[in-house]
Amino acid sequence: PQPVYLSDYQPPDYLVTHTELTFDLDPTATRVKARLHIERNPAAALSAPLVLDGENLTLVSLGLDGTALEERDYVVSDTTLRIEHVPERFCLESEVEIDPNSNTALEGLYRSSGMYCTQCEAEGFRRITYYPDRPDVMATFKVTVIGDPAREPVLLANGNRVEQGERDGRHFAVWEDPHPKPCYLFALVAGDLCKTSDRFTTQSGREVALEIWVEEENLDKTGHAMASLKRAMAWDETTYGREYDLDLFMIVAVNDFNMGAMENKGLNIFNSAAVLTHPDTATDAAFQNVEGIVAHEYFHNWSGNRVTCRDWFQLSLKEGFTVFRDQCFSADTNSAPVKRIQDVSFFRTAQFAEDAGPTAHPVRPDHYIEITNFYTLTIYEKGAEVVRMLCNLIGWEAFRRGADRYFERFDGCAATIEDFVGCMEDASGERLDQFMRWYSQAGTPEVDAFGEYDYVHGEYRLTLRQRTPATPGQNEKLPLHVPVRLGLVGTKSGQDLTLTLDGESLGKEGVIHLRQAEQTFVFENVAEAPVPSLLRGFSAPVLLHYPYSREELAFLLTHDSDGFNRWDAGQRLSMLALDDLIAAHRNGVEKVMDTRVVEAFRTLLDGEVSDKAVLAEMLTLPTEAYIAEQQRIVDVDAIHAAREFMRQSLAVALRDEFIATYEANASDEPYAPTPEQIATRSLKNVALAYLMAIEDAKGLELCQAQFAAGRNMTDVRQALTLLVHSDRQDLAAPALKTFGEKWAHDSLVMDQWFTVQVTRPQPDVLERVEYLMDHPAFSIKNPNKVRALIGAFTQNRVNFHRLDGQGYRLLADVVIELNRLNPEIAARLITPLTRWQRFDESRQALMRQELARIKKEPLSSNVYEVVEKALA
Ligand code: BAL
Ligand code: ZN
Repeated sequence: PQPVYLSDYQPPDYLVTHTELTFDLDPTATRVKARLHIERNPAAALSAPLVLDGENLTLVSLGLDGTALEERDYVVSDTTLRIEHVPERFCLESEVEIDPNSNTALEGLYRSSGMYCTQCEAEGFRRITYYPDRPDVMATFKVTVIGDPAREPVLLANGNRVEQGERDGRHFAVWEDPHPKPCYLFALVAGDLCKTSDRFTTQSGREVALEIWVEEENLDKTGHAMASLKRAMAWDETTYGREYDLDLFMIVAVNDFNMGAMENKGLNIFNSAAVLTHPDTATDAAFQNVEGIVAHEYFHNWSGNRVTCRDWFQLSLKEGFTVFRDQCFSADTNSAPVKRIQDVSFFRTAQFAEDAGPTAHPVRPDHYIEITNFYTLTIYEKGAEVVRMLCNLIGWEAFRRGADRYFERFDGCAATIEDFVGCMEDASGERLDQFMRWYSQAGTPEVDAFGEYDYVHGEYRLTLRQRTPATPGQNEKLPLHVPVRLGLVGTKSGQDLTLTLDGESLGKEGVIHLRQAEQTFVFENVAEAPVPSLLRGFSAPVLLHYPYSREELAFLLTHDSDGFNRWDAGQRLSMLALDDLIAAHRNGVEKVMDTRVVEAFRTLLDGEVSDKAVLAEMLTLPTEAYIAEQQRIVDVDAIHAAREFMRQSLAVALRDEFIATYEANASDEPYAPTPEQIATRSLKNVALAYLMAIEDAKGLELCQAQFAAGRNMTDVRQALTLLVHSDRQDLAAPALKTFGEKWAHDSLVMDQWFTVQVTRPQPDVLERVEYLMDHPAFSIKNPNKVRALIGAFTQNRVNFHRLDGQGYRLLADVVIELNRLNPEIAARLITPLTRWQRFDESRQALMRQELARIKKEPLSSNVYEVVEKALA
């Protein structure tokens, strides 16, 4: 497979102004008729041939302006249909046959639980009909769906339904979408579905019908998604002035889905895991996830659909911006500091790892082989961090004016990242040339900071030095524009000191702009020695090094006015103590717990923090994955042992406090996914986890009682996890059995049942994975099952990285099988093997051996691209 380059972009030779499609549905032989109203792009050469994309299609007939074309008039290859001579304006009529049943890649038209559904982003539409499958070709669509009235009583497509009826024992529905769209936003759903309905009145008074379509047994699981949708619609009006633009907005839940959800115009298709919730079946985290994803897809209606991407290199234009929008929505709706802590915690673990690995790429890549491999944390999450920096740099008012300008100027168009940033420049008057490097340079910038207080002159000198490590294909890096939000916390007063820089007062908190490789900032009139609180709120996606002492971190933990940095100080303090414990483990000497960490936790538990959700985060130790990110060569076993030792030491020292915390936060209130209740449950469950770390008798009693009470899935799942991950298999086995039998009918709950079992740290897990792969509830064709069982196992660090290499072997076997069935999921699953450079030599050899074994197979372009990079 050959790469595609951004520098090769050419506008399309032919535009489609209007697309008419007729689907005659059949499980193995669906007929698709297309009438494409095509015009030559005025910029194109008169002699330009028409080249359409098409894959896995059986061409039945082809005509042009009512005349059938002969085989000599066109050339069909595995991936294209080419007609050498076409008029300036014409209608191309084609009929193809496709086989939805055998479509296990879940791209194009496929069947899931008997239901027809589509996934066209990025390049799935070419598996439906011959078409210029690129986002800068935008057409209005009219779609007729013909189906069996008994098997698929519901026939849906984008836009508004304009006609329906019956003919020859079949029934049909006709849908029109008046908004020009690229074909990746096309959607069709047909099946035996039920809906819940609601309404939303937009700020200008437009009445919008809202529908969520699900299988009948899931009708009671749609309430939260519907409420989230209405909140998101209102938020986009008040925050961005953006209103919905059709009479109908539909969401459909589908069981087999590669992504979380898809923003098809007016007909969002969702992975059922991203839409269905019920207190008995979904955890708080799942409720919050659903809210965020519903909002994300809805926000795409403007940032993605009304204004789309010119080409797939611009993917972050819509994804980075939309993630930023959904993050702000969730922060406004829930606990803002906790949202930021959770997002950054995940980002620093997973995106930093991506940036440091062989698949590192810029937020706007300059080449790719398979675009589905680029739906990454860099495009989405780092893209969102870049938009957040932009917003903070120019201020919300200018950012909002820039967004208005962008939506107005590019409405109905396919835009670029320059278009977006250009609007922000126009709105703010700021030059953002250097800022653009964030889009083109891969890798995580590292910022080294050094501070010095001059008692004599009352000055604080802060030196910042930046460097971005080389990444594959990018050795030279230029300095970035890094906004560093900071405060100086007085060591005597414990208060933020006023910041004066170059004679100008920045108030108690300010932003300094690091633009060069090294800069020194001299703060004047600093009345007392400060501890710097740097990068507040994670003001830039960089790795910050500052040589904090443990005393300084303990001080910031209790005195920093920035909630995020208080949490971060706690994490840094724990990391220093963990480093000691890791070293002790490696050297075979006795581990000794740092009492400063114990005392810091005691202070927290004594009521120092009023926001329970923040407190729960502060009491949570860095994950093994995060700790691993801090090591050059990852010592899986030492990390696990050190972290367990710290958890147990804290539990022993603070047992009574944890019991008191548990009891103070246990509640009989009926479940609601409110921020207050979620915070209370998190705190209670963090306390329970500490008690279970030492298998304390009282903790065991509380855990068993919590499981048996079955109040909600958050509590039940936590109790089950703690039992299963403990050494008390006498208690875990019956709990697992009860849970498995109770929820055998519920696929999403069974996914949780799989995950709980394969994430336990005890050494028998690999065999458990193999056993569960034969369980009737598992199917390798279902991406959720693969993620819940295999994906979760790869996160079980001590077991996946077993020294005998069996964990790697198991993953490679699954990848090889999935490469044939679902290349997109196969390619994603390989990620942990691509990180081989970070491990010891024997693990490196074993991981490379499995990558090489995969490489010997006849590979999809998806898997090929990832394996090739990993072994380069
Ligand atoms: N566009 C693919 C799914 C999403 O990011 O919303
Ligand atoms: Zn998105």
